[in-house]
Amino acid sequence: MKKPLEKWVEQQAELTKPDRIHWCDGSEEEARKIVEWGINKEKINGTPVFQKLNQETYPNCFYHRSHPTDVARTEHLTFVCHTNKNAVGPNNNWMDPAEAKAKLTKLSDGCMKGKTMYVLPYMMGHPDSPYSKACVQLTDISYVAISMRIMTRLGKHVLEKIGDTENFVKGLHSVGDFDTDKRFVMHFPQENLVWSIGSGYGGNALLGKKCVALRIASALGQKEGWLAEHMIIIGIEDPKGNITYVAAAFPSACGKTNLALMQPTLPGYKVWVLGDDIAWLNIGPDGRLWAINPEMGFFGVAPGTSLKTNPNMIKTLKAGRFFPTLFTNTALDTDKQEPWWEGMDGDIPRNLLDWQGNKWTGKPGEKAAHPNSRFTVSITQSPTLSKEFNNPKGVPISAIIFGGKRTRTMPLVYESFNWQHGVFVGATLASETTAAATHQIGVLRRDPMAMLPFCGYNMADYFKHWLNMGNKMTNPPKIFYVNWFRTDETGKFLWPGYGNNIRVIKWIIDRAAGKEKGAVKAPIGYLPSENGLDMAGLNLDEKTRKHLFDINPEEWAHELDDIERFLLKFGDKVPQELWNELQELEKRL
Ligand code: GTP
Ligand code: SPV
Ligand code: MN
Repeated sequence: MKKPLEKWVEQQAELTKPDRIHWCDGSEEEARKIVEWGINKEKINGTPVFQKLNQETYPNCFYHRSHPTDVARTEHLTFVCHTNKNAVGPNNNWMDPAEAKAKLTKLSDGCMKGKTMYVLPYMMGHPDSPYSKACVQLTDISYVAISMRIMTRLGKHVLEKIGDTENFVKGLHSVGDFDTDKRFVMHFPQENLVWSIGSGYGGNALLGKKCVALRIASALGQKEGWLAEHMIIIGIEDPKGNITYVAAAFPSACGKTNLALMQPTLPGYKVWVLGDDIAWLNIGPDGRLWAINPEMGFFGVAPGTSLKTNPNMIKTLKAGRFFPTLFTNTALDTDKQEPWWEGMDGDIPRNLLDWQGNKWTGKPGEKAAHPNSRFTVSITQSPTLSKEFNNPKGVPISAIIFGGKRTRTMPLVYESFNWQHGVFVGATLASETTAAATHQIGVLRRDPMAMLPFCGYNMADYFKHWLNMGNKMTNPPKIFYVNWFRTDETGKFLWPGYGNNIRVIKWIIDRAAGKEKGAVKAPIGYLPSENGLDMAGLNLDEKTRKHLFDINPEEWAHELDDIERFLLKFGDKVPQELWNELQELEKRL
């Protein structure tokens, strides 16, 4: 008798018709071989899938250029397919599962002809964790196979775990011919299945990430009583050596990776990283919220990363211990064979190829690196990796932080009054859109809990689930809101950000520990008092300090209108608690 996994792989191979099937064992030797194939055999748009970078300055690093139409997540081509349309909600594109499968079957017929099918058995979460999930992805490109090896715990140990059960999340992926008219990322939460065709990029193609660990997992979490979130996990060590764990959700390209790897500017503080993108949150036997990071690597935004802004990430990228590290759609310095991007330290190299491989002329407004160019690197190379990273139980969370890109309206930081108010703060989060997905950039949109593109079911039910989680905890985390991105009249950021964000984090962990001093009650929540935030040595003038915390009545009136409009989209499914919170806020303002 064939095992369910073998049978499934065989059926997918019958449909996609690869020349050969390679079952990945996850070894380094195998990774070297697959990178070699990517250099010598596989091509995208005429360019080899991988190019070797300067192995002295960038040990074990390789360069990748994606198809030029395939540079970000495509939310308009992403679907959740469920027999009940209402279960999916207005936050997702919906298709009937039978119709979706008919469409995908047609597109997938023979799509791997002439290619290798890589079978990738991987765990999301530590294999010994009660919270982890076994998964298998099939793909037809070395870039995705290698990326999944960096981003997840991939290897033959997962096959033993699955054994002859059907207990694994399935992912079928093919780059097809990169035709945007034939590109779909489809989710079938009723079958724990993801089916993606036509894209090789990030969240569209590395299925463990947004498709499984958020969309499929969030739907599982609703059923099983836990949360899958777009959150970092960090441990903040104070000068006495106490460590407080917090989770923070910001929308795509709004500062998670930078906060996760932060080099604090306040003496005596250290920030330890456990995750930079995804957290799975479970209620522990002690009634607290416990977090694990299901991933193993960073798929981080390259532009803006430098020794000044994020020295720990630069060290991570150059550590060269784990094989390999990838750079995707950055520019390429052809004199040094090094990646380059806007915001990097030092002078602009003289001979640069832009992210499409053309000679870069430096015309004003033209970027050499794609704004959503990224690196893929193992978290194990981070100099600030938490010693709890592999703890199967995870870490207990004392504070949850929401935030986004708001050039106006929102203050640097505030604290919610209680769990229900905090859920309202998260549910009404808004942010200016970024290059992480293909859409107009810089438009304000509501992005509840930074999960709008990733919640695999009706978001109104998701709000209810958040409220229920609070009722089940005896000791829930406190909920905060931060905004590093407020600007002055000239468009300059008011707050220095990056390593100085520790000043805000310090206030947050002090408040989470029950410190009463340093906060004042305001209509929107608790704000830091006059000297509540440590601003020593920042030289911010009085006007800037005021502006950072200004609650402008006109802007807030507009905010309330916008929140109401947004919630109305979910009809009568919206929990009454959120309407009550909106009403109370209106009264207080
Ligand atoms: P995803 O990987 O897409 O989920 O994004 P992310 O939230 O991890 O975003 P990331 O940390 O990579 O930040 C994206 C952009 O925000 C980069 O261009 C950063 O330079 C910028 N950024 C991060 N932190 C700060 C900050 O404190 N202040 C300012 N002004 N910019 C910041
Ligand atoms: C995001 O867009 O939030 C990312 C990158 O973290 S991707 O993996 O492409 O989703
Ligand atoms: Mn993300």
